[in-house]
Amino acid sequence: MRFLDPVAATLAVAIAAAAQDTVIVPSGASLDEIARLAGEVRPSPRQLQWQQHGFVAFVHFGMNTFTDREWGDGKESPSTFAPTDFDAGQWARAFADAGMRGVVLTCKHHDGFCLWPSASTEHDVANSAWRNGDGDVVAEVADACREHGLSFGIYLSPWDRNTTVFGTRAYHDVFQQQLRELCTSYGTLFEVWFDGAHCPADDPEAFDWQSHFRLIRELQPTACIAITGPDVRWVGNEAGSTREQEWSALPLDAADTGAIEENRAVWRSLWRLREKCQTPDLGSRTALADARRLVWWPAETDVSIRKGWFWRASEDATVKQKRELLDIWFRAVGGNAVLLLNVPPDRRGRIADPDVAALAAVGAHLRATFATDLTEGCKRRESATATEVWFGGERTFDVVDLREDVAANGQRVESFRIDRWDGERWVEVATGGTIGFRRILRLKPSAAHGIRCVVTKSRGQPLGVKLAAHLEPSEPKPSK
Ligand code: FUL
Repeated sequence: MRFLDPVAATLAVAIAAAAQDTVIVPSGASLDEIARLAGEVRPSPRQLQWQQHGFVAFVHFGMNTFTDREWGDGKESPSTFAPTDFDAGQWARAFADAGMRGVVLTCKHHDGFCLWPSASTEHDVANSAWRNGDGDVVAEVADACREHGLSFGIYLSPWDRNTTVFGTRAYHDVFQQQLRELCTSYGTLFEVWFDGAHCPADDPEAFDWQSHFRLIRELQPTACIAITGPDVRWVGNEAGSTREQEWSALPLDAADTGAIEENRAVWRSLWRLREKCQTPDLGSRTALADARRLVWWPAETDVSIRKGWFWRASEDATVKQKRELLDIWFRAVGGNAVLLLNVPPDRRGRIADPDVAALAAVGAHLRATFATDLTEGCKRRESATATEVWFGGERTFDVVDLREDVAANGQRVESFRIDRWDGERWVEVATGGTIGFRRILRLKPSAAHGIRCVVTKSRGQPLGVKLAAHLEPSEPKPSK
């Protein structure tokens, strides 16, 4: 298992024995009781490890890069795939520079073209002229990630427009073979991403999702299975946005026991919840009312740095700039989600200059903001419902970074208030709802002698909120 740092490793090992990523609701439980139980649900070690990545690169690269299309029809010739100056190390440097901690690569998009030499199909890099047919994009990206301290994950489209067997049982076997190849040849994967577009229906006779999950558990036990899978949910939009209240403990409508990859009734009930991923309220008390079982199913939000998911020269001017990217970052990473920011390489097989510049600007701003925690070394008073920090003088902050210890206690806070001590009294500066793994507030700069977070409503006993405060560097110059 590859962890980001020793603290993360210790934490994950410590909770491995105690993980409680699901709770059955006793029949007749009151709404208060259900809410309290929801506050007991905690991430599995693999979910916690995934969540700690925070900011991750999504990379759409493949046949569409060379055809100016978003969805290829699978009829393209493999020889169309022809990067002229492929350099995965350049991608990894740009991503690390932005502060990203992992990469999810479209190893196969909907057109079915495989970026690795696959025994399952002729529609792959081995039949292109790139590197004389000896190339393997997946291997080069996985290696570059390792070299630059990034975790590596895969996107494998369940929809395949190239193969003639899509929609039959034979496709199940093709897909499983592709999965097996990806899960055995490229080292540890931290995430396996199953896109929802035109994905095969849940039908064990035709396409047995659960057997794919079991294969991943067997070959990559620490990988999170995302979107169409048990570990990570799609937030419900492709704008990098999060709900104002983003809950990670969510209700299933069946009380069956057992693992999602083993028990079909449980998987069916997660599938039904998946179909509701775009509804505005997934986890409030109202949403919990009919819960029969509660599961930890945290949000991931995806967005492209450009207009499309794939690179096009004509879309260079659409590259999102620092200010917009920072807004997205704060809302997503600071909204109890993992942010997947898509950065598509160009026809050379490199990240284009405008994207590199925007990423560098974001990374520099985040480093400058978070390098100094204004609360470090300050006097603190912590109770279950309030965390107070005394600066010992006046300090100016405009970012408040809050965390619940979800690994130990689950997500409990339903609302909170931030106050500053103005020298004479506490003055409210902000209020908010859920916190979870991480909630970051961006505020107007305020000078204070102290700051506190008061939990005003929670699911059961709140167990202390970690609080840090920062000051963003003064207004960034526009990055080009
Ligand atoms: C969608 C796909 O259809 C797009 O092409 C892209 O891969 C996006 C991330 O997910 O469902």
